Amino acid sequence: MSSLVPSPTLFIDGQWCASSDGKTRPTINPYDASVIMEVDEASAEDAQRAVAAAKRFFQTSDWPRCSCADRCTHLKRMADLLQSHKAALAKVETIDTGKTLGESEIDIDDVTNVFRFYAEEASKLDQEKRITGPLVPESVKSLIVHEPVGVCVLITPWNYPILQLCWKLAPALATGNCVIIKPSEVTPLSTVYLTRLLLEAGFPAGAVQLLTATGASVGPVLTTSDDVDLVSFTGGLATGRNIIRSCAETVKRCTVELGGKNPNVVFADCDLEWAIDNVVTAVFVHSGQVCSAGARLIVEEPIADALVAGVVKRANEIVMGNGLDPASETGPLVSKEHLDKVQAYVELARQEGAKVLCGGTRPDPAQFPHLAQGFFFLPTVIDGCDRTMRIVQEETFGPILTIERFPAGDEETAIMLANDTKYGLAGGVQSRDQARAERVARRLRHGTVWTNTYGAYTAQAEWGGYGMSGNGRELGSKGLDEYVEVKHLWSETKPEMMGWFKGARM
Ligand code: TXE
Repeated sequence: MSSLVPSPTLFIDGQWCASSDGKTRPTINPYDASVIMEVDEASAEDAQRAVAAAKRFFQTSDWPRCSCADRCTHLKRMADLLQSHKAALAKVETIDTGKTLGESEIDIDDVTNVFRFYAEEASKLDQEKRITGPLVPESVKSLIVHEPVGVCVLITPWNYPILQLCWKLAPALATGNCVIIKPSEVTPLSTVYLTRLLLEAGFPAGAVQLLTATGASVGPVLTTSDDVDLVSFTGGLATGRNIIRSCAETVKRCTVELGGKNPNVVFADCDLEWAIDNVVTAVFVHSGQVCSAGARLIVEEPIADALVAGVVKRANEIVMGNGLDPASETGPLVSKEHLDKVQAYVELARQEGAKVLCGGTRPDPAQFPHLAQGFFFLPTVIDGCDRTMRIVQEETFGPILTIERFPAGDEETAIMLANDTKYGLAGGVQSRDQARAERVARRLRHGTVWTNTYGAYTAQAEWGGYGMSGNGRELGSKGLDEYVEVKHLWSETKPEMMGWFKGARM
């Protein structure tokens, strides 16, 4: 791994360096629990140094003032580099997260598009908008101009390290901000690799700082410093709340994406085989470690038994294994800690009176010896659920599908159930009646709703949640707005005495 991700892994003030106190942390391969490598763990002092360096560069360099078009040449170069490094970067991502190589490659293709999209989208900001019309005197030049926000801290989770980082990086750098990158301590390796690519793509060293660290060691500095202007966070609800509180102290901009418990509503008119495939894909990709996973099946009674039986059969057939093995359809959970959390949720479901139809445990080591060391958890289907249960309301972030049924023809109950969540990130509506599918989709209080498919996204469309799934949006043109200050320049071209005060002249 050292040839792909060399040490040291901190990048501060234009230098690769170890942490000030020499601390390191092992990063673990979730496939077999082996140590991949030791990663430098930044201290609070390192975080202070990174903030100071980012601030200094923001204040003294041309970077914030050059045109978006100039900066966007680096974004295009980054997109090309992502493609030429795809094989190696995907391998790093797979070894560190456990996801399959195919998934890692899809992530890299997706973020290549994100860099290309923002290269075009940000260039539009160079065109200053002149306000004219009856409310602006003719002698006035009234201009709306765009400026970077300043020093932006980008905090990312372990499930999609490359993807989540690039959703933030591309718009932040396109608009002239300086970024401090803080990947998850659980899966830092692809971020270290990506930071090297950023420098190769021509982004100035001063505009990029990288802190591999725990949230506990650097989070307080990054989220409370007067010299940080924005925090963009993707992660869990509890951490998100803490970050919002910390940012409130200095009234920083703060965008958070905090996951979801996403309904997938299936009407009885669906083709059965198609619906089985839809439901299985929506929930079990990446072992359910997806913020938009369709973890909550809400199914119309007439099709329910057959659909559930089909989903159980398909869940039992999913091939788990090493993400590097092309035969693997899904990998392990990311860590022992997360495995324990998912297991505990199954026990909780049993205590709540639900019935585990399949999975609910680690694979049997006698039957699957090659999975015995890793953090694997079998695809799990839980029936007999109702909306009051914690297993239905809380994000397990594992391969767990809960089943709720609604009476035939009762569209309103389906909508009520799908909206009965504190979250609101994503959902699905499946019906051969396209008009009904779209009608129901419009009633769901979720940031993205798919009809007759599940899980697709595009760089061109906004992504984000209602309710406790977060605030702000990533991707699309609003994803750019998060990183931009809007300034109004009001220039009087024929100055006159303002004449407000009539007092004697001194
Ligand atoms: O995430 P955390 P965890 C959900 C999922 C999961 C749960 C907890 O349900 O089981 O969150 O996961 C950094 N200041 N999601 O504990 O803690 C941390 O180092 C600053 C949903 O692993 O939220 C990491 O970089 N930063 C999700 C990042 O926050 C801090 C994806 C996320 O870690 C910090 C992942 C602090 N005080 C988990 N404490 C999604 N929305 O997709 C931690 N961090």
